[in-house]
Amino acid sequence: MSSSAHSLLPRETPVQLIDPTGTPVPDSQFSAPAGDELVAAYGDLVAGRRINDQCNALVRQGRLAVYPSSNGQEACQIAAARVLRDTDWLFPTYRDSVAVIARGVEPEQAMVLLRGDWHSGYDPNEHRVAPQATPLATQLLHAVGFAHAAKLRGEDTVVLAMCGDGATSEGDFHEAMNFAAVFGLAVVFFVQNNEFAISVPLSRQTAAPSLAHKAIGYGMPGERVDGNDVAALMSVLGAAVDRARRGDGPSLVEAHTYRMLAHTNADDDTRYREHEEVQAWIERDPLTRVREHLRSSGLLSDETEARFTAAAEQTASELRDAMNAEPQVDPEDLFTHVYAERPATLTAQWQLLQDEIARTEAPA
Ligand SMILES: Cc1ncc(C[n+]2csc(CCOP(=O)(O)OP(=O)(O)O)c2C)c(N)n1
Ligand SMILES: [Mg+2]
Repeated sequence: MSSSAHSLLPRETPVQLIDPTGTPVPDSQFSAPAGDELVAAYGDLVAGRRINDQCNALVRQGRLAVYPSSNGQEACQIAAARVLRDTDWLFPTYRDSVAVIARGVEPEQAMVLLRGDWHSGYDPNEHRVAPQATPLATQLLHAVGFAHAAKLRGEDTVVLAMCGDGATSEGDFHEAMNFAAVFGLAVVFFVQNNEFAISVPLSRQTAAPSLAHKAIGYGMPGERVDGNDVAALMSVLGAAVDRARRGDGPSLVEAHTYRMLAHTNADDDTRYREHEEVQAWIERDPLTRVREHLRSSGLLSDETEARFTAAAEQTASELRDAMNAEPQVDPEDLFTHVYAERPATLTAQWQLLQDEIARTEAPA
């Protein structure tokens, strides 16, 4: 293999800058972010975990229809948001609410989709965050098209597109990767490999040595990173973003992580994975290791920790209040924006729904 082909290959072991006990790991290529940046990232992690926990509770209280949580994947979520400039764009999935919120979207706006009220609760242009995609891998094509347009306009916008391990088996993943590489677009494909696509394990998803190895087939570099190490994630993703901004094209970053909870509230994960496996990953919690590191190096004081916890509680409390208010939804919205001119079949359905509503609301 030529040396340039070698340079596209990921490492044998994922990049790690802080080990699970909080000890720094020296690396010849990547260096950890500065202390104050890492402290700020830890603050975001605390907020992200609190939002996850709150949303899981809101599902059980019937206030959210569904919440695909990122418990255990918060380091990926926070790093994805932090490596981008304000003018860059994020293309997230249903599981990436914490990244969306870390980018500046109000938590209650991010929950509109998951409450089932509307397709998206925020204006994508305001924070440069695309709507969260539920159909797997479709957002990768949108991201690539967006980056193509930015390049044609001569902008230096970088697009970070997120997906899961399961989504890498979709045709859309292949098309997006190939188009981005051929046209040299400023896209970072960020795969959160959490070992499962609902109940389907990674071993059923690919026979490749890693998902990052897929990159070389398209002619772009792939890298593997410890997905529970926020320092390594910020460094590796940051380098991929810099590369894209320089005009050197797309790359693929695979984060090795794990979802600590079931796929959603509609899934029973005890049917396809062992308690011991889950427990082993819980011990590799992304919050614990960076906290240990910051505490032992004297960078994180009791006061700062207390401030982070209080801010996270405040966010959770505001989200609870917003979700406990009854949403104002118009049932006719179901039929709006489907066709420019409403066809007779939809008019008949709307009539049916109106009759049903009248019956339900009629006094007994
Ligand atoms: C095109 C498409 N096919 C199937 C589904 C149903 N589905 C929703 S989530 C999911 C698993 C996705 O796994 P992965 O990409 O690893 O993401 P994760 O949920 O683990 O974050 C599937 C199959 C879907 N949403 N879209
Ligand atoms: Mg997955």
